Amino acid sequence: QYAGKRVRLSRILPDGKSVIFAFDHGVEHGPGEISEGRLDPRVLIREVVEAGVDAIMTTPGIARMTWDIWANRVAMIIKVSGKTSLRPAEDQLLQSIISSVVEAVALGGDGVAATVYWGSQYEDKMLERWTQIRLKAEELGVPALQLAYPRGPHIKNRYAVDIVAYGARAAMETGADLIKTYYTGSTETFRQVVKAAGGVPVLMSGGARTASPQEFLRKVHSVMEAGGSGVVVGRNVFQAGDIRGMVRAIRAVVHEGADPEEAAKL
Ligand code: FBP
Repeated sequence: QYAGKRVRLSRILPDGKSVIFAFDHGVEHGPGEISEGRLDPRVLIREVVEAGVDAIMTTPGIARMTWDIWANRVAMIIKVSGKTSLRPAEDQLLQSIISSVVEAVALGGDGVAATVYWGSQYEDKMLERWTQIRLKAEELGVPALQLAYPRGPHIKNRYAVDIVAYGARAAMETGADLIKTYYTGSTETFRQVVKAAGGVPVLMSGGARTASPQEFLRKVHSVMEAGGSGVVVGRNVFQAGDIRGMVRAIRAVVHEGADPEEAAKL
C-alpha cells in the first residue's frame, strides 16, 4: 500500500487533532456573511494562516487565488461539492460537484471534502457522487473528508444524538477518512457520536457565530473531552472581533486541552 494518504493525513492532523478553517460560505451562504474588508480572500486567508490554523477547507477558486499564502504552511482541503442558498428550498438538499480529486491534487491540495445530506430525498444521488469522489481519492492517496449532515424531510432534529451518530456511522462505513458533523449539545452525547464512527476522526462543524467566544470554546472543549479530533470552523473565526485571538484560543483548547475560559484570554 502506498503511503500517500498517510502523508497527507499527517499534514491535516499533525498530532492526531486539527483546527481546520472552513471557508466555502461565499457559495453556501453568499457574500453577505463576509465583512466587506474580507471579501478579498487573500486578506482572510493570510490572517488565518498567520494565526496558526492547521488546515483550510475551501473552494477551488479560493485555493487557486491564495496558493502562495498557504502553500507549505498549512494543509489544504478542496471542497468538491457545493450549493447556493439561492436555490428553491427543496433543492437545497442536494450538492453539486464543483471540483474533482484530480483538480485538488493539481491545486496542491492534501485532501478533498464533500457533503452528504443523510436522509435527504437526494441521498441516493449524493451517495453515488460521494462514492465516485472517494474511489478516486483512494486511488490517488488523498484523504476524503465527509460533511456528514443529516438533513431531510423526515429528520425532525438534525442535532439529536441518534441522528448525528447514524450519519457519522454511515460516513465511516462509506469510506470517509475524516468526518465533520454537528455538535450534539453535550460531552456525553458527542462521545456516542465518536464511538459510532468506530475510530475515524470526528470533527465538529462550527455553526453560526455564538453570543460570546467563550460559548464556542466550551463546545470545542466538550468535543475534545468526548474524544473528538478537532473542529472545522468558519463563522466563529471569520466573524470574530479578533480573528487571530480566536484561532489561538481554539488551538489551545484543541491541541493543549486548555480550559476554555483561560483560552479566551489568549
Ligand atoms: P461554520 O463553522 O461557519 O458553520 O462552517 C462550517 C460549514 O459546514 C461550512 O463549511 C458551510 O459553508 C456551512 O457550515 C454550512 O452551513 P449550513 O449549515 O447553513 O448548510
